[in-house]
Amino acid sequence: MPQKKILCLFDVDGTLTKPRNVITPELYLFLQNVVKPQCSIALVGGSDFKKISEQMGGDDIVHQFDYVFPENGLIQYKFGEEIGRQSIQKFMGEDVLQTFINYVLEYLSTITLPVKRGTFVEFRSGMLNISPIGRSCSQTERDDFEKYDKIHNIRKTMIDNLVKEFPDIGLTYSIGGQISFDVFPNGWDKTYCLQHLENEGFDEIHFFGDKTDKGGNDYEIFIDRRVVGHMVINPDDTKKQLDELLKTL
Ligand code: M1P
Repeated sequence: MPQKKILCLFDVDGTLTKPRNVITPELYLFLQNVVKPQCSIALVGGSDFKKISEQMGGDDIVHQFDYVFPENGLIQYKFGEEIGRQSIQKFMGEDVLQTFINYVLEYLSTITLPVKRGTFVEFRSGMLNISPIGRSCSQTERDDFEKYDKIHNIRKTMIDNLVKEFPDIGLTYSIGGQISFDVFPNGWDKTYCLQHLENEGFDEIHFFGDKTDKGGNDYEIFIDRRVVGHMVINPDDTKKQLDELLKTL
């Protein structure tokens, strides 16, 4: 058993699973049977609890992982219990929130894409998720939008426009997935979850993420001095880097 008290904290999409896919049984069993006996394990994702639990094999993740932090940790579970949640409406106030949402819908009504579907604004506890194509698109439409966006910068252009239109309302915009971007108050990125780990007695917190470049939604936590950051390229790479880490303990 390692002498130090270590926490391995994982991003979900692209790190433990292929984007929007389910974790492989091999990686799941490796985390539970090999990593967990040696380290505490935790999840932090941009998605809401429902999506994270679908990707990670069901609601029981709150018992399989010591800590689960959906929505960047704006909701917190520790040893199977919810211990807190933040709300974006409390932070922004209804007037500003509605002005912002109305503007987003107006903006989206002016752009034409190869296909458009439904659910353009998803309201979550601690963030808004905005999708120009609409979250109800199919997997093929999702993959196609991602390629189209790489060429036409639909999300980046929209974010630049929102920053100009709302310079003073303290919001951060983050592209973490294929079809959408997240909007949340400044500082409510993945580093938000770290305050809930500060007094838990860990000697080291190792964070594993795939979007660690500037502008990616793992960037802020990856460079945070409270963690040792591991940049991974996919779930296989996460397993490889974990294997190496475990050898050093
Ligand atoms: O976890 C990364 C992102 O996953 C989803 O993005 P998309 O649907 O665009 O692929 C969303 O849940 C997003 O909030 C999250 O950051």
